[in-house]
Amino acid sequence: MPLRRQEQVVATGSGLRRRVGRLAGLGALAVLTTVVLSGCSIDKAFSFGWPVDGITDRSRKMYDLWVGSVVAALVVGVFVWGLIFWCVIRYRKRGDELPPQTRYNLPIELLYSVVPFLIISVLFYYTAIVQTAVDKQPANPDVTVDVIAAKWDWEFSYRDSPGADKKPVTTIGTVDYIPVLVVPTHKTIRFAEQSQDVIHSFWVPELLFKRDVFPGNVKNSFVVTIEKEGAYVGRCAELCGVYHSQMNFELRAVTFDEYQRFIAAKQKGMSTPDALREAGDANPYATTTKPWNTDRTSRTAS
Ligand SMILES: [Cu+2]
Repeated sequence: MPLRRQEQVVATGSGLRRRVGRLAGLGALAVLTTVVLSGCSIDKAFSFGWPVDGITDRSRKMYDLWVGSVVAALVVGVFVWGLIFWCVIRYRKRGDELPPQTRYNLPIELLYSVVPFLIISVLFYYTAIVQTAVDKQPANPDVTVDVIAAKWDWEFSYRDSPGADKKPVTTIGTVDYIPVLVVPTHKTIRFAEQSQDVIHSFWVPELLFKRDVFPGNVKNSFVVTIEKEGAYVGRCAELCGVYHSQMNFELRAVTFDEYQRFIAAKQKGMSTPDALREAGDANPYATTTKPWNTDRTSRTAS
């Protein structure tokens, strides 16, 4: 039996509602899936792209600045998008009559000139605070390591730990040996940089920090306290020549006890792998990267 007109309208209306409901459900599911699957954990999903695996006392400060800035940008964004959509709907074209034209609205012009400056000032204020904290160097750090860069390897010299020859003990990389830079956790470490040729850049991704290594009189340095033991790859982050991409090292963060045993072994004249073994480390060689293949007769990658 055919439906009457009123019944047809009701039937079409509920069908439309169901379809809109289903679409809204799918939309919400898509947003949720994107948020949850874009990171491997909830922690990562809400870090807005910032690496959450920083290992120093300064990582958390930088993370907070990033998340705070993104949230502030989102609040401004949602407000502006709201205004745009409101204008589009509220003032949509209703006929051919020209709407009233408004010019020279001084209060509004002042508002949209002053508010961005306020936003920039707040961002600048927090950025300056975090930058100062990240750059802060105590007068007497617990350990000072001289980082000497040269095409295309690294040398690490423990300034306060003289060996038998009264010179600081060192670890130096070679073509077939990745230098392992051993440092203690929970101690302030100062890296004093110096280059023997061109500009390099000392970079351990997990420090969330890199600083250029200059030749000549510019002696850059920075201080960190590493809070997590482990082996972390280190790289040169400034294009310095043909084998720049092979200029790697390994940062090995160990307990202070192990660090002391390592330094004592080095002071006895041992090589870095032997000293690491003596200190009780099962992996005396780099585990995060490997020496580069110097064989130029083969085209296959090592
Ligand atoms: Cu370099």
